[in-house]
Amino acid sequence: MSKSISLTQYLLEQQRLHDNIPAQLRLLLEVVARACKRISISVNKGALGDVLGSAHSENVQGEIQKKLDIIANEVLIEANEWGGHLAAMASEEMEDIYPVPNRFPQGEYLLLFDPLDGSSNIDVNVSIGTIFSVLRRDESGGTVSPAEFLQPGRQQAAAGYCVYGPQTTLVLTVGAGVVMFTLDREQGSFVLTQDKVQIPEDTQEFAINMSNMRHWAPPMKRYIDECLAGKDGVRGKNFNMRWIASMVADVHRILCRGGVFIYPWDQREPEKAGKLRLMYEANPMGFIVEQAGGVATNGQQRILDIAPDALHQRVSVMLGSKNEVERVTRYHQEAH
Ligand code: AHM
Ligand code: MG
Repeated sequence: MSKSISLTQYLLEQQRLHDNIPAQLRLLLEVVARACKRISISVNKGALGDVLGSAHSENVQGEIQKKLDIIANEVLIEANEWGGHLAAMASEEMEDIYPVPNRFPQGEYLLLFDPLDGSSNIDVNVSIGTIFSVLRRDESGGTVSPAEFLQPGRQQAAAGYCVYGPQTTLVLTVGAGVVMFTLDREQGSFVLTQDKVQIPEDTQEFAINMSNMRHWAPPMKRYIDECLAGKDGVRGKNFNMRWIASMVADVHRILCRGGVFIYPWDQREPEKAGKLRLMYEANPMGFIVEQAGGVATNGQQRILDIAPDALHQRVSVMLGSKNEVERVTRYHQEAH
C-alpha cells in the first residue's frame, strides 16, 4: 500500500525542507482547511440540512445572499478568530473588515475570502467552492486598518481554494508551486493527491460567458471570434468551450488540463472594471495560476501587480494557459 501524506505532514515537511511555512502560517492553513471540511459537510447535506435557497439579504455589492454564502462566511470566521494566527479578516460577504476580537491573541496575518464562490450553482448541485488569500500585516501593530489589506497580489503569503464537487479538493500555494489534496471522508483528513501542478502552455479550450458577447470590447470579440472560426480561421485549429459559472470549478479544470478563463469588462456597466473581485477572487487565483506556470492579467497588466484602491474592487480577469492569455492580453493592449 502506498503511504498517504496528510496536509499536516506536508506542511511540516515543507517547513523543514524550505523554511517557507512559519508556525502561524501553518496553523492558519490547517484552520482554513478544517473550516472547508465543515463547509463541505453542509454543501453535501443540501436540502436535508436546510442550507439551500436564498437568505433574503443583500451583500455590499447588492447581490442577493444565499443561505450557504452566510453559513460559509460564519464557519470561516468562527474557525479563524481564536487561534492567534490572524489580526483581521475580510470577506466578499461583509462590507467592513473583521478585526480579531480583543479577547483573543493577535497574529501577524490577514485572511481574505470568498466563502462560497459560484453562488448561482448552489441550488442546482453543481460544483462550488471557497477561495482564500493570505497577506502579512505591515509592521505597525495595534488596531488593523482596512488600508493594510490593500496590498498588491504579488505580496500574498499563501492562497488557495477548496472545490466542493464530486470530490472535495483543496488546492494550495505558498509561493513554491501548487499542490492538491483530496478530502478522505473516512479519515476526515486532506490527503496529498497531486504535487507540482503545471498548466500546459497551449490549449484549445476557453471558458467565458458567451451570452454577454454583444456587450464586450472589440479586442475581446476579436479573440473569441477567432477561436470560433476554428480550423478555417486565422488560428487554424478548433476550440472547445466550457463554462461552469463557478470560477473555482472553471479554474480547477484549467489546473487539471489547461484552458483559458475570461471574465471581461462589458459596456452595460462601463464604470465597473469587471464582475469578479480583485482581493477575493482574482488575486488568489492569479497567484495559484502563476505558480502552476500559467498567466493572469486584466487585459493590460499582470493581476498580481495591480495596486488595489478598495477592498471590494472589481477587475477584468484573463487567466490560464500562457500562450492564450498572452494573446488575448496583446489584443487588448494593442487596442488601448
Ligand atoms: P459569486 O462569488 O457571487 O458566486 O460570483 C462569482 C461567480 C464566479 O464564480 C463565476 O465565474 C461568475 O460569477 C459567473 O458569472 P455569470 O453568472 O455571469 O456566468
Ligand atoms: Mg465568487
